[in-house]
Amino acid sequence: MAYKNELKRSDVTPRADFLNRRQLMSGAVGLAAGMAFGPAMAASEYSSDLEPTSLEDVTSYNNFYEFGTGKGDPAKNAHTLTTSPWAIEIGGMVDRPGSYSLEDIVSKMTIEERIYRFRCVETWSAVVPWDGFQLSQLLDLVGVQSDAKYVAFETVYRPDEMPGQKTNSLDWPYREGLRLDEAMNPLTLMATGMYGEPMPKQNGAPIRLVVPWKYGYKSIKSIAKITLTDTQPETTWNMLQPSEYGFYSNVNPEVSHPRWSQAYEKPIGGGLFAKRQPTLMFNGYEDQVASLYEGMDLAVNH
Ligand SMILES: Nc1nc2c(c(=O)[nH]1)N[C@H]1C(S)=C(S)[C@@H](COP(=O)(O)O)O[C@H]1N2
Ligand SMILES: [Mo]
Repeated sequence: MAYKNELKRSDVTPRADFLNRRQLMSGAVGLAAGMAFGPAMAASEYSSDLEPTSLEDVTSYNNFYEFGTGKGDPAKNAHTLTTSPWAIEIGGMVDRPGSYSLEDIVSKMTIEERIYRFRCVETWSAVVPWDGFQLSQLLDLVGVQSDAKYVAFETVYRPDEMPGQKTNSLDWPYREGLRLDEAMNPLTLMATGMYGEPMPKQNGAPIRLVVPWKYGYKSIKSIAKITLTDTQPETTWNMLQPSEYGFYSNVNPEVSHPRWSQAYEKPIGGGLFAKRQPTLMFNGYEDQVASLYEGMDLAVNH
């Protein structure tokens, strides 16, 4: 599958600056966690040059409905999830379907760290240094067949470890999907860590999706199943409320959520008086992804 790399120089961090900041950062994180410096992590050309939100804020205010619907619930409750061993069932229109152990997958992938803007549909935003590998690498490993058009994802279904799954707050397991060209875009990351540490459970351990130009709910956590299909997959929030949550869910300041504007966002961790900031088209990744949607009405295909 061919795709254009349209990243501009201004969108990426010069390698030396990035490594400097990375060292400063791992020092800060290491101190906070009472640990020494973490392992060196390869910088990525896809990283944006933004100051990361604090680890504390990114791990204590978020959504993971399997552990409750409150923003503080995941940090409180996610410890009950067993994340090792872990396997992902990969099937549908692929040449090599099967159950792939996470260890085996990770050993074959190029792991990089990437600082990405992240924005929830509820208008809070963060900047997170993720580490992981391109989803395209995994899809190449299993061999996508020529008639596949979409990738469907499912979170693990374990009501005994995920108390939210015993409620009907959502239709379980959590499901998400991407068009194949979105899945193959080099920005689309399978993340196994944050801030140079393994992924915290409340953020989707041991492996989650990160699609930086889409609203946060597309970035499905604790993935146990990936299926290649030729029809658009059902997705959790779209099934619940199609008028509010479309399949595409591209960050778009000009398309309002029916109950609130999407033109501004508030960085988490800024305190009560944090300034709202204007939301950018495709969350700031317009140069890299706008071409995927050429000719589409983005208000209709929201
Ligand atoms: N399985 C699962 N994945 C999920 C969710 C969820 O409830 N369950 N919430 C989504 C939403 S709404 C957001 S905003 C992001 C939050 O990711 P974060 O914890 O890294 O901020 O996770 C997404 N992935
Ligand atoms: Mo969200």
